[in-house]
Amino acid sequence: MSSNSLALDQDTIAAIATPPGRGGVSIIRVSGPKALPIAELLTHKTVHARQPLLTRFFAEDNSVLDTGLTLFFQSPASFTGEDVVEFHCHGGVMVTNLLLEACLARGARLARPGEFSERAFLNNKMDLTQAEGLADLIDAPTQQAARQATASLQGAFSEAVNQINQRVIDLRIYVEAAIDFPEEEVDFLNEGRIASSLLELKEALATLTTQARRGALLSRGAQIVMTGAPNAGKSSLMNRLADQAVAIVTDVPGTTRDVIRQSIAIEGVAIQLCDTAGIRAATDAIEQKGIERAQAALDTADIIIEVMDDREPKHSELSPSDTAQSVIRVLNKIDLSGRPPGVLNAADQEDESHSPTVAVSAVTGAGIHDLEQLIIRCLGMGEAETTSPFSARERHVTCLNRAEAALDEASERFQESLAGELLAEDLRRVHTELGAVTGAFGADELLGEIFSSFCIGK
Ligand SMILES: Nc1nc2c(ncn2[C@@H]2O[C@H](COP(=O)(O)OP(=O)(O)OP(=O)(O)O)[C@@H](O)[C@H]2O)c(=O)[nH]1
Ligand SMILES: [Mg+2]
Repeated sequence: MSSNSLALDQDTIAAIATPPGRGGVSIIRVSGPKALPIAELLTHKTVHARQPLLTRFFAEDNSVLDTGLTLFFQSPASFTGEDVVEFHCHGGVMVTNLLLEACLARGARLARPGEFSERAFLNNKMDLTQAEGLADLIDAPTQQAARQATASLQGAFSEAVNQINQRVIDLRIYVEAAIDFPEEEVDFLNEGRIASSLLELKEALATLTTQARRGALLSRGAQIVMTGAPNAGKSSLMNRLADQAVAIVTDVPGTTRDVIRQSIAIEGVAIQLCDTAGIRAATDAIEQKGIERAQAALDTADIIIEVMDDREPKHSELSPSDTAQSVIRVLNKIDLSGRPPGVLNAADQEDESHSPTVAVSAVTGAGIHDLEQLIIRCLGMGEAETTSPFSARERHVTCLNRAEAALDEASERFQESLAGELLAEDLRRVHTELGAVTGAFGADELLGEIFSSFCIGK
């Protein structure tokens, strides 16, 4: 993959690779052509590749800064593909900074966030989905998200993309061959083979997109927003799902005004719960502000939970624009209404919205487990076979959607025209869109944006 267009600079970069603060050990990482000379200047010793060296570290004035380990990874067998040196010193804030300064004084410059990973990418040590998997592993909100990020880091996602890409290439070769032998072209192209290959490709791409969408949801976490009439029990439900008293609950209608957020996990899926004031006409200025904030939260929600008091259930108050997201109707306070807990059958629903409906009591906890299961199902995370085998990002979903659109266009145009040249050109576009997922083709700005969101020292 020599098409990566970001230029590699020749600077030697250095950064503290461990988190800031006190600890047993801190690690400073140096990468670039001056890494080895810096190591030898700092240790006053000859440093050999892959041989841990217990040594003193010296400042420029030859005073001793600390004692620790020096590790040298010779290019290309290193994380970045360049010469890399790690200094393991004692984990104090000051001593670590002194050591970093000593590296900078000997010719390294401070690394930008993500610059080590960026160099690894530019030196073809990993592709873009692997680099992103690495960043997602570091930020993983749950164990399940961490496992899937590891799978991406190890190349599971790239492999799935590359497999599809190989099929696109095979088809392109077949079509190009047909174009090169014009007398046989018609036969070539009329054959059902191309149509069926296009169909298979479409299915494979659709599966991959679904997996990527779920992988992305798992990496970033889902947002669930509560809405419903005053006193319906939104805050009580939030507290019950969060298993702690996050929001204030009173019998005064209009208790909640601000949006209250709490991170929870249901079956390994990270979820941000948002309790709101709900949406209604308000005269009071503070309440109005609260309702504006509730609306903003609703706009970005993956799932909206509409809470109703089961003794006075209302028709859905959600406007049609909200319904692109999943809506779950919760009939609350069944300890007072006497309704049995759990998900209602479609036939029992009085509401014509067809949103799945579950009966619960936020006070006794009845039906809460059913609600949690319903949430997981609405997120598409229900059965093991539908969960994603790897982590992904919204960026990947966008690229895959574009590839799907290009493929659709390719099939349509081909059906109409049976023109090999057009199909070859359209398939080239599919190939390019898929390449953007792994970074085989990527614009500088995009790469810059991706890596700058990484942490320093990574
Ligand atoms: N018996 C019973 N009472 C409940 C239940 N859920 C909530 N309540 C009561 O209903 C009242 C309102 O509950 P909240 O959770 O504050 O309702 P809310 O929807 O957040 O209300 P606002 O923030 O004012 O919009 C409180 O007195 C709760 O104790 C329930 O399942 N059963
Ligand atoms: Mg409330």
